Amino acid sequence: MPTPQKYSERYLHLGERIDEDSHVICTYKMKSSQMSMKEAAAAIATEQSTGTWTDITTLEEENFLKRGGKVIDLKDNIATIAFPVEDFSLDIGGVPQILSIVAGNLFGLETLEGVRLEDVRYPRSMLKEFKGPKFGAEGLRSILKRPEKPLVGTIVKPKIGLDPKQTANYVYEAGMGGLTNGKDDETLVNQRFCPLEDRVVAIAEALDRVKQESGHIMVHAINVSTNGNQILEVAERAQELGATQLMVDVLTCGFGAVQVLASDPSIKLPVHVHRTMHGAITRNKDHGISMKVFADLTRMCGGDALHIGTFGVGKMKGEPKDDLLYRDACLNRNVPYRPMMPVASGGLQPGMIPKLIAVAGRELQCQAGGGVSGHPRGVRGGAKAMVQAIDAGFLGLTAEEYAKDHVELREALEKWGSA
Ligand code: RUB
Repeated sequence: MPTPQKYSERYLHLGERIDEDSHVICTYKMKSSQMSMKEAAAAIATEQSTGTWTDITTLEEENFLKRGGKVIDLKDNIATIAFPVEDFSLDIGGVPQILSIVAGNLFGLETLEGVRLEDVRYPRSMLKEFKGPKFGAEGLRSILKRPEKPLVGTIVKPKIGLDPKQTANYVYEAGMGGLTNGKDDETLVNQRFCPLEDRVVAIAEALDRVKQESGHIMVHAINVSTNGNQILEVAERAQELGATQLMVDVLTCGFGAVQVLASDPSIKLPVHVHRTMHGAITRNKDHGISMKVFADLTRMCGGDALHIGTFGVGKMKGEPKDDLLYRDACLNRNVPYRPMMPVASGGLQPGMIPKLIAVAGRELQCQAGGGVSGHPRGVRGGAKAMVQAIDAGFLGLTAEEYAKDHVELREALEKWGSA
């Protein structure tokens, strides 16, 4: 009987050309002191397709040949593994089943001390099974009548504790200050102090008032993150009461939550996708899953905007080169979907924005919570400072240059400095 290692070696097809139209191709970074990299790659291909830890009497040659994963490339500790498209079950299964193959048991293998799924490429036939964003970046721009400049938003702060009236007042002030986007924070849904229905109604009135008084259009994403059996009903109710955008936490709710909101015909609102909890999975460079993989799946499932990081400024961990990769996953034209708006959010303040735009480009939504409501003049002043900072970045000016004749930006710089 072959040893388990020898058995797995059957899954090595190094240098072999495979048909890209009939395979899902994954890139893994591996770390093991107990196995060679070849053995490690073979173990992943085995575990995630037709094999297990030993050879088995029930695996017929035909099944192995048709459905076995193939290690097609290995450079140092980076393995490329192709899984036959036939292994996937999209009609019933969908993204949960895709993840159970490309990102499943492999993370728990005892002999693999670290493994990170860096990228997944899907064949056209599979991409076509997903609809992508209903609105996307262009749709959001069209709703907001803002064709070129980056979108500029806020997260209502404090995260929790404001009642519907206070929340709506925050949104009104932000809108009067010129922000295009507002959103609930990820921890706010339907707490007693701020019931979702009352909040939706109050915010809808505030946004109407902004429009009537200033002509300015703003949308606000209502957080409908909840259990799978409720989310559509909650979203429909929010829409009925006047919500202008929905928000969902993709990793805590699951990709199906984004997909149902984006594809159910009853929902006619753009979906803002937050990624709370992603750091537990994406942050370790030796183990976990790259945000690139989540960005691709979110776009496939129909997210219209996705948090991707702040390109090296702000409060959350992230590097510009990685965030650029995630931005490209949102915007690239190589997939049959509308581009999804990349969202930079997390510890941003006006002084950081021009540099952020210089690195990330103009197809971007910049958001600040504390960086708006922490402004010495309050929310309206903070909103104005953010808008001015966006204008500076759009014109290719530094925050300091633009602050010379823009008082709110100047005061923001006095409080927080620039990046
Ligand atoms: C931002 C905030 C968001 C983060 C999440 O508030 O709390 O939830 O953007 O991080 P503030 P990420 O502007 O006050 O820091 O966007 O990286 O997922």
